[in-house]
Amino acid sequence: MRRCDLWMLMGLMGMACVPDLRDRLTRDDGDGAGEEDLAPEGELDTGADLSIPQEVVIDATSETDWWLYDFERQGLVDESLPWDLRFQRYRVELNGGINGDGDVYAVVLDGILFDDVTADDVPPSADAAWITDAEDADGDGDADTVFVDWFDYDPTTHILTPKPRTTLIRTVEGMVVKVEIVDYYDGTGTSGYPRFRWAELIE
Ligand SMILES: [Ca+2]
Ligand SMILES: [Ca+2]
Repeated sequence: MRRCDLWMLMGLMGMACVPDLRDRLTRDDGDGAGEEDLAPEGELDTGADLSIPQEVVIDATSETDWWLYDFERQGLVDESLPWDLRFQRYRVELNGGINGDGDVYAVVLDGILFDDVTADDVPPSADAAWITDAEDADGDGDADTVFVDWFDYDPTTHILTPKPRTTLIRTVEGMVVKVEIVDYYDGTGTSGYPRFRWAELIE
C-alpha cells in the first residue's frame, strides 16, 4: 500500500502526500537479517518494544530539506506529527527551544558509551541538565543547539567523526530515549547519511 493510500485511509485527505519518506530511511532491528523496515513510516505501533536498540540511517543529503524523525513511530514523519529530531546534512535539531514548540529536551553524556547508559542515568525532569536548542549565547555565531558539536571535523580530510557521546532525549510525548550518532557516511563514503542508534530507557 502506498503511503498516500494510507493517509487517505487515515482520513487525512487534503494534506500533502510525502511519498518519499520511506525511501529516505533504513534501519536495522538487530535481528541479523540486515536493514529492514519494521513498520510503515509515520504509523504508531503501540506493541513495539522500543527498549530494544535499533539503528537508523537517514538520507539527509539535501541542502535544503529537513527530515523529521519521530521515535514513537520509529520513522520519518510530516511536521504535523510530534517529531522529535530533524536532520539536514550534518545538522541535527530538536523539536524544542528555538527550533520547535514540542518541548523536546536533552542531556549530553560526553564520553559515556551507549551500552553503558541505563535509566539510572536519567536526571529528574526538572534537573538543569536537561537542555534544548537555544540562541547563540556563547558568541561563536552558531545557535547553541544540543547537537551543534556532535562530531569532530578534520580540516585536512574534511571527514566528520562522531564524538564518543550518548545523548538522552525526552520526546514530545515524554518518552526518554538514549541516542548515539555512529556515522555520517553511507557504505560508499558519501556524506549526508547520519546513522544513529537509539533505545527507550525504562525505569
Ligand atoms: Ca515523538
Ligand atoms: Ca553558539
